[in-house]
Amino acid sequence: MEEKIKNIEAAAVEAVKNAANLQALDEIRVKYLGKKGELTAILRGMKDVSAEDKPKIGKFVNDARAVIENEIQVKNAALKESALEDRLQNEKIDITLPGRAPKVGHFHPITLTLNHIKKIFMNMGFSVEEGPEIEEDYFNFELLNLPKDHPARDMQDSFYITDEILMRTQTSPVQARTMKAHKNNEPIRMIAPGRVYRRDDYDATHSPMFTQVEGLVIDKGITFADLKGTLEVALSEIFEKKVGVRFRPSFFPFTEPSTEVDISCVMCGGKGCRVCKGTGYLEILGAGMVHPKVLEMNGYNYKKVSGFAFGLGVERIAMLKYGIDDLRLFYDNDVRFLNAF
Ligand code: 2NL
Repeated sequence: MEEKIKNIEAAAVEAVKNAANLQALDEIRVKYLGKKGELTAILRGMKDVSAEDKPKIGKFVNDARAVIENEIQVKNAALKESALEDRLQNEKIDITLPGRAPKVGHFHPITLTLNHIKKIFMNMGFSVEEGPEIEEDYFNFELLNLPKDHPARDMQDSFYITDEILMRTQTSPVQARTMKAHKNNEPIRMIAPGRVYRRDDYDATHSPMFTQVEGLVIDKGITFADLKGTLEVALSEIFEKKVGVRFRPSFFPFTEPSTEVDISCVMCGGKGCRVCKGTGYLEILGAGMVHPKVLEMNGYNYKKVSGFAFGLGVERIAMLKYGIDDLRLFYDNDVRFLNAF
């Protein structure tokens, strides 16, 4: 009997030694120590052992059990250790590799320029108003003193959707809507930025869609001097240098008098260069004193208040600011161009 127990113990110890992994080790534990295991079978057979031998055999079995349990525990720790070691080896990452930088987007140059212009006017107390790009003929033309037979209302010049609805050709309808929303000659100081649409060729200097900022100031006693002072300050901030301004007589149906505003050339400072075609000046925007008829049609009493208005093209300003000579670059979405900003 003792011989048999010793053999079981030796076989178990040998098997534990050779166990390749934790699963195999557990199978060995079940085989030798489990309920149906070999040592348990011997304890079960004790009823056939003489009373005198019982304690001796029992001790033998328990000693063997303790030896095997200890071996299993030691092996278990060793296997766990080497399993961890394997994982550490296999899952090793090379932290010296350069990281993969996420691709970070950025604003389009027109958006950058527009945001800059908005901020300048907001700092001067202007509100920023928006309105629909698909507009009624009434707001786009009628309220701005463009009569039914005006050439701008021709199908050749505008994108009509129905006889009465078109893509706005300017952001002035936003100003008209804002004026109509005010009562009692309430003062207004606003800009209306946004896209406008005109039937036009698509070449280096023309596009059927462009971005406009119009401005409108209405209050008691507003004069041409307010127009001049406001634009002189705003344009100097837009180009981030002191610019001279020059006013030339012009015509717009919605302003009287009307003017083209030139600034001293931002490239040569007025000496004359390729950009200003030797004139020393750059044509930059159109402006004027709000026509009395426009004030009246939009609910303002031109005998009590007056106003000035202006309109500028954002693309033109961005081209001058960044030295871009082809308008189409803004719309082509070539990332080589866009990444330059
Ligand atoms: C240009 C010229 C201009 C206006 C826009 C305006 C709006 C109202 C009343 C009077 Cl509600 N005027 N806007 C005035 C003068 C010129 O735009 O060349 N834009 C690109």
